[in-house]
Amino acid sequence: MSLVGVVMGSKSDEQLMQPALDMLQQLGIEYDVSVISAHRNPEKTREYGLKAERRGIEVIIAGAGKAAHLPGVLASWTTLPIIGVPLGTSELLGVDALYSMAQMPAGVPVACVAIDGAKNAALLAAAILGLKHEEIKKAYEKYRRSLSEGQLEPTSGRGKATKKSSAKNTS
Ligand code: C2R
Repeated sequence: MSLVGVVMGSKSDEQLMQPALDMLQQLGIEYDVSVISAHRNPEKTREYGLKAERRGIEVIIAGAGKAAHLPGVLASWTTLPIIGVPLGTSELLGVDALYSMAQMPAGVPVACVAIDGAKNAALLAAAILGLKHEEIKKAYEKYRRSLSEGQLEPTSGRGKATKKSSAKNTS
């Protein structure tokens, strides 16, 4: 059963959201992926938000670019934690999406990672899920230890974690 629902505003967002899927898989967290646009399909967005908790989802990761209302609209239909990933798909390189997510008015919060920060969204989801699921906590702690022990270098945005190639620890 999926614990994380990954939603993106368009099929064209797939590549930028892939690091979240890779990281969830690496941590052994079950997830499912949906393409839903709050602008283009408000009914489907409402249905997703209303049904997410009942089908076992505990955290939602919502990635979108441009005027990114998707995470906020989902948050209006559920009290599950929502992690927004602003995507740099626009002429404004994602600053528009970042502001859309980070500047939610009081009452209906959306957590927000960096522009194209899909990988961190998965890690934040793991931290939240780890409060309840011991095996996820252990997997997340192991990942964090691997960073501090210098086995992996954190990469931001689109890249994948790479094996450390020099003795100098830049993290
Ligand atoms: P298209 O490539 O489909 O035109 O989408 C998507 O996340 C994508 O980055 C262009 C960009 O529009 C975004 N989009 C939103 C929403 N729906 C689509 N921000 C929404 O409902 O918030």
